[in-house]
Amino acid sequence: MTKQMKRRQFLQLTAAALVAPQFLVACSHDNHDEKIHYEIHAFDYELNAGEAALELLNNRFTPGLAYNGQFPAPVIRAVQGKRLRIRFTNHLSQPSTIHWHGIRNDNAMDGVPWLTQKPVMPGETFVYDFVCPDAGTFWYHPHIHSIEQMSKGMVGALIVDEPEVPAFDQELILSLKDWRLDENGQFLPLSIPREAFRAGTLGTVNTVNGKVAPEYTLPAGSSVRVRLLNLDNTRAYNIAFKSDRQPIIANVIAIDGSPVAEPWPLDAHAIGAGQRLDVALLLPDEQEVKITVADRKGRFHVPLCHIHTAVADQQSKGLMPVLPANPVKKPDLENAEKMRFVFEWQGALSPTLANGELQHDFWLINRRGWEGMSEGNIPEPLAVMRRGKSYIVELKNNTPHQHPIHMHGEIFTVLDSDKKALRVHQADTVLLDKYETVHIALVADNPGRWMFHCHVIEHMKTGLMGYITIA
Ligand SMILES: [Cu+2]
Repeated sequence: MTKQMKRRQFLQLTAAALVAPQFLVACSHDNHDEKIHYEIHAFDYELNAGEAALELLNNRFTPGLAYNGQFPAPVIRAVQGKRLRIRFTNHLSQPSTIHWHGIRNDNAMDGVPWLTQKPVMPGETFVYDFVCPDAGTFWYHPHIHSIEQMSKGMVGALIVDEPEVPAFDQELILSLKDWRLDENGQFLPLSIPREAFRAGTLGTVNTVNGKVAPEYTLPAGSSVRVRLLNLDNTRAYNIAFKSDRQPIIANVIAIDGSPVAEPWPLDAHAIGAGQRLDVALLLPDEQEVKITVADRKGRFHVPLCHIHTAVADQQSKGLMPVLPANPVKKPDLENAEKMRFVFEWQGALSPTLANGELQHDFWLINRRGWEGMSEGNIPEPLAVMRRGKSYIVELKNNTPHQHPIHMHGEIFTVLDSDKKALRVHQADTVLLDKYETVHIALVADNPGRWMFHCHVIEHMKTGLMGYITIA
């Protein structure tokens, strides 16, 4: 393809994206009169899904799918305990929905086609309207045609602020996502069956906030709340921070949005697809220190991005505040009911159908592969939990691959592992290592039908999915 053609294609795509009304409507959370607020600002945000030319590689335009024509997608900010309204319009040529990952949502607002709402068809609008009960780092993405829509750019950060925002000097949102691109920025096949059958198909271009190895400059001596989001379909990152001079102070303060009980120094922390990690970073007083945010693989630190210290800022106080806990009920471990899910691999199956499409049953949960859903055809739940009751759930990975297992609608406590020492913490996704068994616990207090699946999107699409009914 010549440069000229690429440019023309870019202009066409840009023009198409501009047809849609877009960009954010002013967001006002400080108006205490809810009624007036509603009349003045009918929607806190508008999100329009559509085709968009994204410049992920220099001077190469990728025919992406995006929210409001941009990547990174708009960062949605909400306030804990307050309503958030988003008017979503689908300008794609295929159905879509939005799932608000990690939000203990009203079931009707969870964004799962057929299970919680009808798919939003091309040209249609759907208003998501809900309260965010927990503060933290969350995200949003479609829950239909997920391989294509998410791979091509429809993933974004949802930050729920505490009513009193902890007094860090700076905030840095780092959205991690890989793209499967050739050298001209065109998409390679998004899913390769023999990879889907194993760890999942990895991207070829690694980005942070849509850029390859970006550089950030922040005032020396300032404290930074770094919010890392794994928005990739497949990859797990082993997050580590490394300074080119003296050791730095970097503490794990939240996992999947949930503050940890006692922060600990970050050595390396793995986040599977869909997971988040908040790190409190205290920048040294010295200028021109380079800190590498890396994916640590054994002895090697593969850089994701760099943070440089600049001239100190008079405003910076260097405080490292403690995050308040979210109002998640503590499970009663003594009287909890036990439940068990075994994740397995159908190793003997031929991975592709004759037409090259993915088969639906590479993977099994309790000997069952996800059958798919359609109008009037919802499969049976994997399990039913009684509302208000505590559960201890065993998650057993009987496969030689990692699986980040995500439950919608609830935040659970990760208790223990048979493979490694882990710190008890709350999460909405737990990364199971190969052949690992983990116990989680929760109070099933949010009624509805909640998806329960692997967040390696190809695994989910080929069997590792189901739902749990809480009633
Ligand atoms: Cu998986």
